Amino acid sequence: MQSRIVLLVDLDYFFAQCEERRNPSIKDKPVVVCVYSGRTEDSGAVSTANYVARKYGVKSGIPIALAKQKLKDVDSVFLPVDKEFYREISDRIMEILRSHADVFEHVGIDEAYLDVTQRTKADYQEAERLAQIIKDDVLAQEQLTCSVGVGPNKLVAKIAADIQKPDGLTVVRPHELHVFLSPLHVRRLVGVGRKTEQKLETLGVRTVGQLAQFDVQKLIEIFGRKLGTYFHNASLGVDDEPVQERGEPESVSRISTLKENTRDSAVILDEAYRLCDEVYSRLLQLELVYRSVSIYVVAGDLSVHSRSKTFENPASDLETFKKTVKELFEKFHDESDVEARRIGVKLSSLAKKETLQKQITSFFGNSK
Ligand code: DCP
Ligand code: CA
Ligand code: CA
Repeated sequence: MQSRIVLLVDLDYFFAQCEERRNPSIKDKPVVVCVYSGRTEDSGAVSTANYVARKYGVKSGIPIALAKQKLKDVDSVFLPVDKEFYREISDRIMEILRSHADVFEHVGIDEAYLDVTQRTKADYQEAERLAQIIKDDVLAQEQLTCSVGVGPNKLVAKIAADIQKPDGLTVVRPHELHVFLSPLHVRRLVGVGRKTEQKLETLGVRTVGQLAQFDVQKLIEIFGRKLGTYFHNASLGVDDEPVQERGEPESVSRISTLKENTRDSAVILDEAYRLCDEVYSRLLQLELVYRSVSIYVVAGDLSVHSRSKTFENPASDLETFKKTVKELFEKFHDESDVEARRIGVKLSSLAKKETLQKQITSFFGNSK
């Protein structure tokens, strides 16, 4: 395979960083974002925590009660997850990242792979510069830090991004692969879980370097051909998986901050229509149709309000979108007396355009 350059961008302590952005006064305290199960006050698990909280041993997955215990003498902030809010920030950041990629692969709410081979002419210095531009863009536009790994493939880019966090930028050039990978623990390799780690441990393999030295035939005997070969290749930093665009997103949205807090419908609608144009152009690029329209209002006191409407049949035009947005804002205006600080619009229940055509064709019968 021709030499490639792949970036992995992962947002730092994502949910907690979104909360810090919403309320900067909590930044220096431990911030713990929780999924409350609702049984008792503290039952549930930690979704994530900022790096201040991590110093006290608080991390994703531990019980909330345990996190409270670890932070019992510290002035700290516990908050419930607000996925909708994080999703909107994520959507906008993904658009920034997409604009810097030849091929873009969205892997999760806070990370994506970017193949940048063409635009950097496969030059690592160019790629490092681009990675810094991406970090600067995300920070300037969305006030969030991320960590970026740059390498010859997805496997290496991912490990590189993980190794230096938060706000990291790690470049691994092909000739540095061996030096970079050898000392790492095998757990750093995607696909090596606790069980595999234990198995490898009994074989005397703890580091990626030791795994690279281990006889590949023996690995195949122990783990089967597919996994054995994968572990061997991974230990050498070899990975041919292409960066690939994933299926359609669940929603397309835009949100923006108004110049000043207002209840003026004309001002709000003017900005809302501008957001509609942006969302709609993205919808066209994706060749999708929509069935739901939502609006968001973040009030002066930062409370979040939304209204939505779902149609029975998918729509694909801008007029319906704008008309519905207008209706929803008018409805909100009548029902609530808050001043808007930020507003947003969203299209969801998305489907491929062909689906709509196919449905119509099958409904009316194929006239051929
Ligand atoms: N998440 C979760 N439960 C987990 C792991 C993650 O709810 N067990 C959520 C919260 C995270 C988000 O997914 O903010 C992204 O997960 P990451 O693994 O990337 O972790 P963070 O972004 O929180 O931290 P890091 O700075 O280590 O990337
Ligand atoms: Ca992350
Ligand atoms: Ca992640």
